[in-house]
Amino acid sequence: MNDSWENLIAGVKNRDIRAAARLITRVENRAPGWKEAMSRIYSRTGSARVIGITGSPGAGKSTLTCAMTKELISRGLTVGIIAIDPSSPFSGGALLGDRLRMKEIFETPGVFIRSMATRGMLGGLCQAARDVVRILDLFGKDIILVETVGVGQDEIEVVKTADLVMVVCMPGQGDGIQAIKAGVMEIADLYVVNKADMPGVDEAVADILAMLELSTETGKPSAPVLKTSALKNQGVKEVVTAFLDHRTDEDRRQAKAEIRAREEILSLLAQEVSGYILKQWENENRFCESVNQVLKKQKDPYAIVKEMTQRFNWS
Ligand SMILES: Nc1nc2c(ncn2[C@@H]2O[C@H](COP(=O)(O)OP(=O)(O)OP(=O)(O)O)[C@@H](O)[C@H]2O)c(=O)[nH]1
Ligand SMILES: [Mg+2]
Repeated sequence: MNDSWENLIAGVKNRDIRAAARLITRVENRAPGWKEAMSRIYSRTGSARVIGITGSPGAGKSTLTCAMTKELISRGLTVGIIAIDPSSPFSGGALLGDRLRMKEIFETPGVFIRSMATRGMLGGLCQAARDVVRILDLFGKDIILVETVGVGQDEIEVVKTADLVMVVCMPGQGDGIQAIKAGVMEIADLYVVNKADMPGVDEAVADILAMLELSTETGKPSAPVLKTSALKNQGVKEVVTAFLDHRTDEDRRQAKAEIRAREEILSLLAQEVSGYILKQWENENRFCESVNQVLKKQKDPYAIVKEMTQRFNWS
């Protein structure tokens, strides 16, 4: 197969899994030409529904993702899964566990799974996640599930790029629910208390409802709270129905779309500008030197950046 960008894109449109995997890898690695390739793809994307799945570690996000995938497939929909792993894809038990759990799903026709490492992602995880979503969208996936591990800042940024955000909690987690509050509350469209087969599920639902009661902005519809046991496949149908039926009101949708477009332009611009300047400095071998100067306290980072940008008359 000729691996030109053009052929890979044509392959993805023809639902060739190998072409999709290769295109994703190339774009993730920021191979020369990636921006032009994404630019060509862009106008053909936007039809997939993207669901961000976040929540406390171990709450059952991956198990639920698998259960929801089966349900979606049974409804005749095709599914792409992007698992955002916080560490290297080759280490860490979490992903290994997920892999085993997802093995069954891996082998289901109509499902495409991709994991992405957060560490060392060239040019930012958020942008890379947006790009992978678009490639799966071009591939013709109806639903794209993006699972993040934990609720760190990076993960929140990633799920914010989704059309709908699901927050997964579990019983017996009073403090965990507190921790979720901070960044996630304002982006959650749907709460799921998983492990409903364990004690304390109603208390957890009540905790979330109380928290929502306190913080719901006037005018914003309150997010529904559902119960599941992903392990026993209970309540999963209801969750799938809830997110398929979910309609964001037009004002909120518009506002969200505007924020997303703004953020994407700014992030691409920031990468472009810093990449350009950095490249020049590296060509002149000055970047290592600058780092050393900071380490030796000969210069400070503010002064270095000033030097780096002064040829552009910015400061
Ligand atoms: N009892 C019970 N256990 C569950 C349920 N769903 C998941 N688990 C178990 O909880 C553990 C964690 O499940 P995962 O699906 O890996 O959770 P996760 O949220 O994806 O975990 P991280 O990605 O590591 O944050 C596993 O041992 C699952 O078998 C459930 O509905 N009930
Ligand atoms: Mg997981």
